[in-house]
Amino acid sequence: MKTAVITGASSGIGEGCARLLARSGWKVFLMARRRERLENIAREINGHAIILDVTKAQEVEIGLVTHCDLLVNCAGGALGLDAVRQANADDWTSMFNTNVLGTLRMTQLLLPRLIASQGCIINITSTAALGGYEGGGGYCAAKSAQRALTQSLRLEMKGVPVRITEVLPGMVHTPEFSLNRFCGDAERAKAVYENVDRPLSAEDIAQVVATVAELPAHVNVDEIVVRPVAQRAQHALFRGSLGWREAPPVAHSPVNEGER
Ligand code: 8X3
Repeated sequence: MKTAVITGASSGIGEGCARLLARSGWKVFLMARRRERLENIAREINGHAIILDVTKAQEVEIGLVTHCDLLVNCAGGALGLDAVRQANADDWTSMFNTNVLGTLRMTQLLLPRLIASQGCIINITSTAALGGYEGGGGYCAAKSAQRALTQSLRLEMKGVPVRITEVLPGMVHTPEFSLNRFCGDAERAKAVYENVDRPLSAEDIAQVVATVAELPAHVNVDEIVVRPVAQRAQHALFRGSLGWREAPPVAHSPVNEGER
């Protein structure tokens, strides 16, 4: 049985990855700060909850992870959509801490185990890492930094059989991403996905993660940009029906079932 560590596993893409990998037969360690949510999910999927803050994680907290084949760095997110001239520096600090320094810390902690297992690191960045957009200054900067970290690490691991992949999701509709971004303003969060015919779900990204992770050990997918068909580029979002003939995918888990 292969072992995966997923950060940010208490919601969204992290939760989706934990659920899907567990269903696919992986032993899953779920990591996040919110004890109750994390323990409930871990119980449901027969996984192992480790309550920690990725920005301050210590070796002693991950002692139970004696072996690791896959690290998925999912913890992160966006805060605010303010123009640079009005941006809140505390929000930027927080975004850098979770998205960038959290990825750095968890990677540093688990790299020796991943080298020992000839494993795989998958960093979940964002299409926001590919260029700035209005109001995205802090988030785009943080995701660009996380992307740069991933690229540097891949090069530094030259000659070492560890796979390093960056997954760059576009519009993914998770219950919390936009809600957090807009400080709990549900109307504003809802408007982001208004009339978008099938934005991605957490499970869609989880499928990409599982597919990459389950490729043969010598196959490194460097990076993969994943958008819904309705979003041809960051600013090319189509709102309206796409006239799908195919029924929407069946939701396997609560991650696709709206607000929790
Ligand atoms: C989320 C994509 O467009 O909100 O990572 O920046 S976007």
